[in-house]
Amino acid sequence: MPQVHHRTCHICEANCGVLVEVDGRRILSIRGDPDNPLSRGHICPKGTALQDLQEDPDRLRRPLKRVGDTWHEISFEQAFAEIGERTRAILAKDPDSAAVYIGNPNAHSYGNALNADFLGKALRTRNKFSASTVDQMPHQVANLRLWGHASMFPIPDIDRTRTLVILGGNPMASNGSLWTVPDFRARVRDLKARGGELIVIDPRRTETAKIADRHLFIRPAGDVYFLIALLKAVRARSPARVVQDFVTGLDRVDEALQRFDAEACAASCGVPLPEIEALAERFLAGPAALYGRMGVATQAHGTLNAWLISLVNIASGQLDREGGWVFGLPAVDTVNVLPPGSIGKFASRVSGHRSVLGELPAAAMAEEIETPGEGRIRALFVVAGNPVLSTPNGARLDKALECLDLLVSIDIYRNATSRRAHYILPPAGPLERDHYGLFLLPMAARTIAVYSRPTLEQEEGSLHDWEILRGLAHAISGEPVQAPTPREALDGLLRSGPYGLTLEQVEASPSGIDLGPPPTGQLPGRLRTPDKRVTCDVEELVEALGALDLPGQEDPQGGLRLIGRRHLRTNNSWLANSRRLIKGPDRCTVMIHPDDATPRGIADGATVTVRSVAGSIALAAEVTDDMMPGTVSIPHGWGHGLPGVSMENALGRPGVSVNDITLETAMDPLSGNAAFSGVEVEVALAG
Ligand SMILES: Nc1nc2c(c(=O)[nH]1)N[C@H]1C(S)=C(S)[C@@H](COP(=O)(O)OP(=O)(O)OC[C@H]3O[C@@H](n4cnc5c(=O)[nH]c(N)nc54)[C@H](O)[C@@H]3O)O[C@H]1N2
Ligand SMILES: Nc1nc2c(c(=O)[nH]1)N[C@H]1C(S)=C(S)[C@@H](COP(=O)(O)OP(=O)(O)OC[C@H]3O[C@@H](n4cnc5c(=O)[nH]c(N)nc54)[C@H](O)[C@@H]3O)O[C@H]1N2
Ligand code: SF4
Ligand SMILES: [Mo]
Repeated sequence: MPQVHHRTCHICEANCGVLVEVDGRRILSIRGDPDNPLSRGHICPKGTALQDLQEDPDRLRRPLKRVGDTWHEISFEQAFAEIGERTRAILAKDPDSAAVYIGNPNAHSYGNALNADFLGKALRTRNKFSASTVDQMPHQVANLRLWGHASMFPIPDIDRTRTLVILGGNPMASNGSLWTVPDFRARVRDLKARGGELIVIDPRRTETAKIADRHLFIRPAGDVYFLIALLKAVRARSPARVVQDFVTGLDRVDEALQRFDAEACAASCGVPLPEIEALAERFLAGPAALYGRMGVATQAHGTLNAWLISLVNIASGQLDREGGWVFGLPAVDTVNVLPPGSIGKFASRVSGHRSVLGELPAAAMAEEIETPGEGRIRALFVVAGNPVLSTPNGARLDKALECLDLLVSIDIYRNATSRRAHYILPPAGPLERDHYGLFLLPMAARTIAVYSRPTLEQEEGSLHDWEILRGLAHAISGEPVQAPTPREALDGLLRSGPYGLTLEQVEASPSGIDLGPPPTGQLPGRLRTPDKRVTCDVEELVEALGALDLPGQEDPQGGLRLIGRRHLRTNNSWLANSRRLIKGPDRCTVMIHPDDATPRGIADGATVTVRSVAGSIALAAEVTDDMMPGTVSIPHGWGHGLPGVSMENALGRPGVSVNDITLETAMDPLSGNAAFSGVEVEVALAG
C-alpha cells in the first residue's frame, strides 16, 4: 500500500517541506508540501534527487578498509576496534597529533551536530577544522562582536520589507544561506507586488540579478569600499545621530571612516557614487535590509564586510524593525544551546593563526599535516567533508593526506577525499533518518517548528552518523558515551525553548507549526552582550579600518580576478553522482566576458587554461556578458576524476576543481576564513 510521508529536505538551508510517496522501501514520488507554512509547496530539482541519493548503488552501505590500493568491506565492530587501537597508538607517541574536519552536511543533520563533539573530546584535540572557515566564519565573528553570540544571525525580513539589497549572494541558485528562505522567487514576486524593490550587487549578472529590479556590478573583493561609502552616505543623511538607545559607538565609527573619500571608494569598487547615495536614501526611508553572503565572506576583508553590513542596517534604523534586519525566535533557540564563542584562545602550530570559535582555519590543514615537529597531525577524522575539493589549494591537501598515519572518513561515498582514507564509515541512507532543522530554522524567513520521522526503515546493520561518532569516541577513549539520543535531546530542547513545545506536539503537525514572521522588538532583551548593548565601535574592527589601504592604494593586480558560483543542480561536491542532477549542459565552465575573451582568441566553448600561483586547470570557456569585465567565474565542487574515486555518474562528468587554483595563503586574518574571491588568474587558450 503506497503511503505518503511528510519530510523536510535536508540538502540545502531552505528546509523545504516535501511529501515522499513510498511503497515499502520503494520511492514512488517526491513533491513539495503545499501545507508547509515556510516553503508553501516549493521544491527544487535537488529535492526530487533525494531519491537518487537514497538509491544510489555507489552510496556505501558497509564500512570499508583500505589496504594499499584495495578496499575490503568490514563490520563496524572491526572498524571501531582497529581505529580505536591505531588512534591510541598514534596518540601515545604524540598526544596532540589527532585532528577533525567537520564538513557541510553536519549543519543539515541535528544528530551529527549534537554528537560531533564527542569525537573531538575523545581525541582531546585542539586541531579542529571545519567548512565554517571556507564559508561563514566572518559572519560569526561579527555576530559575536555585535550581538554577543556567534550564532545569533540576523536576517532580512523579506516578507515585510520594501528594499532588499543582496551583496554577494545568489539565492536563486543557492536557495539562501544563513537565511532559510525557500521559494525565494515567490517571495520576491510578493515584494514587488507590494511596491518593493530587489537590488543585487554582484560581479556576475546572476540568476538572482535577473529577477531583480536592478543589478550593479562590483569589483571582486571591492565590497569593503562599497560598504564604507554606503555607511558614510547613510550617516551623512541621518537626521537623528542616535538610532536606538541600546546602540552605541557609531560616532567613533564615523571618525574612523573620515579618512576614506566616498568618491574614491566608489571608483575603487566600481559602483557609481550616485547609486550608493540613492541606496542610502532608500535605507533611511525603509523598511529595508542589506544582506551579504558567500561573495562577501570569502574575502580577505570578510569580517570587516560582515560588520559593515550590520552597521549599515543599524545606522539606517533597520535593526529589529519590521521589514528590516531582524532575528528569528525559533522553537529551539540555538543561542541557548551553543556557547557564545571565543576568539584567540590558542593559535595554530605552524603559522600561528588564532583560533576562532575553537577552530583553526581549514586552509592551514595541509601545513599542519606536512610540517614536522611535536603536534604534527598524524591522524585525521573527516566527518562528512570533502576538503580535497572544498578547501583552498586542495591539491596540496590531497598530497598531504597521503602521508597521514590514519585517515578516517565518515562519508557516503568513496570520493576525492575519502579515497585517501584508511577507513570509510558510511551512515544509514538519507531517508532512513529523522530530521529537525536545528541550526537553520533559527534563520527562517518565517518561524516554524517541524520534525520529520525516518521515511524509510533503516537498513539492517547500518548505523546513523551520530552512532558512528559515538562508536568512534567510545573506541578511542574506552569510555562509552552517556548522553540522551538526538531525539530525546530534541524533545528537551523544544520543551525549554521559547514556546515550550514538546516533540509530540510538533509531530502532531507533520507539515509544521506556523509560529509567524520573525518577531520584532526583541532587542535589547535578546542580546547576549554583557551590558545588553550593541557596541558598534568594535575595537579590532575599528583598528582594521584604520589599517585598511585607502581606495586606489590596494595592490595593483594585473590579470583577471576569479570568483565562484553555484548551480541549482549541485550542492557543493556531494550530489555529483545523482543521475537526475548531472543531466544537461556542462556546468563546470569558466565564464568570461567577451572583452576579455576576444583579445585572448577565446571563443565560446574553447578549452582554456586558468592559472594562478597555486596551479592551473583546463576547462571550457563560456563567453558571456553576464560577467563583469576583468572577472571570471568557476564553480567549486567539481574534479571527481581522481584515481580511486568510485562514483560512476560523477566520473562521467568529472569537471575540474577550482580549488586547485585557489590559495591557502589568502585569508581573512580576523576569522581565518579562506579568501576565494578575487584570486588573480591568467586565462589562455589551451594547447
Ligand atoms: N572555491 C570555492 N570553494 C568552496 C566554496 C566556494 O564557494 N568556492 N564553498 C565553500 C562552502 S560554503 C562549503 S560549506 C564547503 C563545503 O565543504 P565540505 O563540507 O568539505 O564539502 P562538501 O562538498 O559539502 O562535502 C560533503 C561530504 O559529505 C558527504 N555526505 C553527504 N551527506 C552525508 C551524510 O549524511 N553523512 C555523511 N557522513 N556524509 C555525507 C559527501 O559525500 C561529501 O563527501 O565548500 C567550500 N568551498
Ligand atoms: N544549488 C546549490 N545550493 C546551495 C549550495 C550549492 O552548492 N548548490 N551550497 C550551499 C552552501 S554550503 C552555501 S554556504 C550557500 C551559499 O549561498 P550563496 O552565498 O547565495 O551562494 P553563491 O552562489 O556562492 O553566491 C555568492 C555570490 O557572490 C558573488 N561574488 C563572488 N565574489 C564576490 C565579491 O567579491 N563581491 C560580491 N559582492 N559578490 C561576489 C558570486 O558571483 C555569487 O553570485 O549555498 C547553499 N546552497
Ligand atoms: S531548495 Fe533546498 S531544501 Fe528545498 S528542495 Fe531544493 S535542496 Fe531541498
Ligand atoms: Mo557552505
